[in-house]
Amino acid sequence: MEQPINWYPGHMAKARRMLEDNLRLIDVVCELVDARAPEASRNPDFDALFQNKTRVLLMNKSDLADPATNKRWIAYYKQKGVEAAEIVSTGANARAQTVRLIERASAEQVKKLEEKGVKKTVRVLVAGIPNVGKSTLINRVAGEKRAQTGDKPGVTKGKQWVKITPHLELLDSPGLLWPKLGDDTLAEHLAFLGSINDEILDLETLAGRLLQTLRILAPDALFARYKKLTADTPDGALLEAVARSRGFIVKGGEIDAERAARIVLDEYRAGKIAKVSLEQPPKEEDHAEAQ
Ligand SMILES: Nc1nc2c(ncn2[C@@H]2O[C@H](COP(=O)(O)OP(=O)(O)O)[C@@H](O)[C@H]2O)c(=O)[nH]1
Ligand SMILES: [Mg+2]
Repeated sequence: MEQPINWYPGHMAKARRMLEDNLRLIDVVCELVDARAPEASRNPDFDALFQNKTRVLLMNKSDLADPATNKRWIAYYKQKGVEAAEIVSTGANARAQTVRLIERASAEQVKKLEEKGVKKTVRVLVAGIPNVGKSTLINRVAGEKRAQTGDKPGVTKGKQWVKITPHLELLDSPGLLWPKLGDDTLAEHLAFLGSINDEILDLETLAGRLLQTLRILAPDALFARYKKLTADTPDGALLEAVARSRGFIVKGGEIDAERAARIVLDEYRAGKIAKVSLEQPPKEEDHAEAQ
């Protein structure tokens, strides 16, 4: 896939500075990744940036990924010493589950201070690349309390701590990081997920590549969704098959490839084609089962 050259937006640099400025105030970092592509959506700077923080890796949008693959990823991360869990930010349990994970992750830290007579307030940052569900999760966890807390000194102007429990506070703005674009396959996964702006990539090429990928990963679901697309459709004619399946034909009998491309990307991103995980944990770790 051709690499977008200058997509990196200025607000990312600003967000990065915000993050570095506030870092010393933060005890726990909730790293959000997209469960369908946890590696591509994991920022390479996390490890260095958050090396002294308690971290929880939240595999969000797990409702759109393959459930068995989610479990294998969690087992894989556990083996590497990373506390990971699958969540659904848009779901009913998001708040309770996230609070439980944070409390568990910070329990030791809190206990140590308690022994010294200090009642620790744990401060939490939700961080991740664009589109992984940070704002959705913050809104769920902070709820209606968001608007009620005031600014506190030492925090970048406009940023607020929201009290979640008596001893848990959440920063109401996400730590925004840019994705890693060094590897073509990972960059393509991010483009499939919509984390890289569509305008900077050729939509029809992207949708064609997604169809090729889905035909390998979830052929039956793909054929069921787009009836004129089959195992025999040449790679170069996949988008056309989608257009014909949906009757996207314009004047003169030409197919509307752009409309077909948008439909494919929209439907995949919304989980309407299948629960497809684009990435699998490395094979060596396969024997480890999630508990
Ligand atoms: N299906 C599903 N959609 C989600 C989930 N979390 C977020 N979304 C959707 O993903 C899109 C991006 O979410 P947003 O919170 O704006 O991402 P942010 O850029 O990281 O702040 C929105 O349309 C959300 O509704 C989830 O767990 N499952
Ligand atoms: Mg957001």
